[in-house]
Amino acid sequence: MIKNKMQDAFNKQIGEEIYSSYLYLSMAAYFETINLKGFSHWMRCQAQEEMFHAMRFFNHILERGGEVSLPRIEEPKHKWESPLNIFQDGLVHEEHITDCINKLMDLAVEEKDYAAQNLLKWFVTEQVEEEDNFMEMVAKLKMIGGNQPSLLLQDKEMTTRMPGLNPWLDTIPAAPVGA
Ligand code: OFO
Repeated sequence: MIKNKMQDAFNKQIGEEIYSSYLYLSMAAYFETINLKGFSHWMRCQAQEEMFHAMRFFNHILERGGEVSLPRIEEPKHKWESPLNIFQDGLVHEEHITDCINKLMDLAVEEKDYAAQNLLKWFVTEQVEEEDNFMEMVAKLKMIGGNQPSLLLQDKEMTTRMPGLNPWLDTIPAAPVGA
């Protein structure tokens, strides 16, 4: 059974993850309004992945006999100066999420909650990838600068991102092909 302190912290994190999804969905909409549909597709995939993150905490609380209590979600920003500015904001946001995960891990260690530590180990690894994705895009967009043909080429490249799992139904990440 999950203890109240851990349960409350995980409920708060569900809100952080849903806010992440909301923010990336807002970025997806903005990209579409400036005719960068590849970037929009990438952000839609990112928003979907964040719902999957939220559902991992949601399922964990329920599986351990706890109570899910969903927090209020803030309104995300809906306008940016440039694609670079969007990814810079995304990177700052992911750094904030890394901080949240680290604090949750501190609590799980303090509470000797080994099941929570197991769940959080997955997120510690995931955050390395999340920050890396945004850092890479910030670096690429700085290189592209005001070069429109390069930006359009990158837009095409962004369409190759594959959508993930159905966050509402799938609780376990799919095994890699051939595993
Ligand atoms: Fe982007 O990792 Fe969850 O929030």
